[in-house]
Amino acid sequence: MLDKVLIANRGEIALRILRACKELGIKTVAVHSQADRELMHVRLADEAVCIGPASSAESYLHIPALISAAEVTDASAIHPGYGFLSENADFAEQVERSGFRYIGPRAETIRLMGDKVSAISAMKEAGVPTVPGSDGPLGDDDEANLAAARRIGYPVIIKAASGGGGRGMRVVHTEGHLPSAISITRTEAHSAFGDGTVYMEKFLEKPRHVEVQVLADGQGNAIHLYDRDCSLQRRHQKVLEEAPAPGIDPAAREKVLNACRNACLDINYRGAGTFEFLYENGEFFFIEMNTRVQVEHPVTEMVTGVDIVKEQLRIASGLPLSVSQDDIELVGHAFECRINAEDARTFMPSPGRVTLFHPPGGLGVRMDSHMYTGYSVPPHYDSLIGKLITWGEDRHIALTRMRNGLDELLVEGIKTNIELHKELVRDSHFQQGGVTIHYLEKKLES
Ligand code: MV4
Repeated sequence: MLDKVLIANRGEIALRILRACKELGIKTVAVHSQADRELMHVRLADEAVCIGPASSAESYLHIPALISAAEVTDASAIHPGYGFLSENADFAEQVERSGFRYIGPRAETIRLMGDKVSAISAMKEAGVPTVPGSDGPLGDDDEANLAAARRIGYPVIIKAASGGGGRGMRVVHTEGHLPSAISITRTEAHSAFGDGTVYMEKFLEKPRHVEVQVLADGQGNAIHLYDRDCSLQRRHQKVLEEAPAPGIDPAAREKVLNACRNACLDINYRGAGTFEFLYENGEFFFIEMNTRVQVEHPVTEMVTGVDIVKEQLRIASGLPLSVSQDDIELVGHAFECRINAEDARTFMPSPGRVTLFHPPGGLGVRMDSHMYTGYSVPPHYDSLIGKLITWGEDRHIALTRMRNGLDELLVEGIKTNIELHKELVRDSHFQQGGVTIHYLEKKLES
């Protein structure tokens, strides 16, 4: 097993990683910015290193500072968490070149998936169902692009190969708008990502966002941990997730889960990963793969009993997966509400001192948060301050526990989105299950 892990992140996920390390008897190094001395995991870690000023660029994104911290503390591996450097292939490469284990896929896999064009073609090759599209980058020949769009059928969407998570996309409804949309998306992609590569897909108008969690040890073992529904989102920020995705066609689901597992074996994937799909009219369409642990991983843990972060640590240690596919049984249902420090109306971040924090409790209730009474939420980072996760024998019980948990949860001194969650868990369409990616934004408009 790894001897000492440096946690290259902050907030709730840093604490989550620290807990997994402690369970496995792995020593921990917390790294933090000058604004983050008071983080909960910094107190709990065996060692702590200040890596720079508050600005992320000079701390959590500063590769030399992180590698130096690993060197001075003699860490054996680095866990990137999510966000920050978690999908940066150059970081993974530099970590390993400096003699540390990177807790995640090989750099070449991160690079493959970071380029959406190569990710889609690799997954299509491996038998994962993809969106009808250009099957490769678009060239500069207008006639060829118009022919591709005609074959696919309007509306189409032009996406940046280096984009993802909703950045660098443009929907085109008619032929007349295609050439300009391609050139504008290309120009924007070039300035935003330094890569003007774009591709085309059929635009799905009312899909759900359903994703599949996988784990692979890079030694010939790969498993899927079923699916999650992350359709409730605003401006590409997920708000409330659940596992499993409700009301999915059983045959389509069985097929896509096996395809994801086989694809992991096909590309010799290592680590935790997520296949993102759009689900519409009973069909799955792959759009992207995430090569990191995700914010919403706890809902999968609750319905499978598999500790995803512990598996990541085992895999990085060179151990095989602790469970096989046959061991995995999906039991019950889970929800996660992302608790953000933000204004209820404007959704602007709302940092400040938490004068009271009281987490809910009870059977099937889990609160992943670094919060405590007296903690000051710094203004420099993401506004996620915690995740309330509930499990129940069925969807109804899990949702009832979420309603009760939200009522018990007290966060005073700062603005939060708790009231929004209280409304959502009482929304009749959400209660029914299976709303599309547009549902929340439409609801907020009215
Ligand atoms: C799409 C799509 C419809 N059709 N692709 C947005 C984020 C990025 N991961 C992909 N996205 C989309 N791709 C096709 N072919 C609609 C979206 C989309 C979306 C996807 C998932 C979750 C929320 C979304 C919100 C708006 C648009």
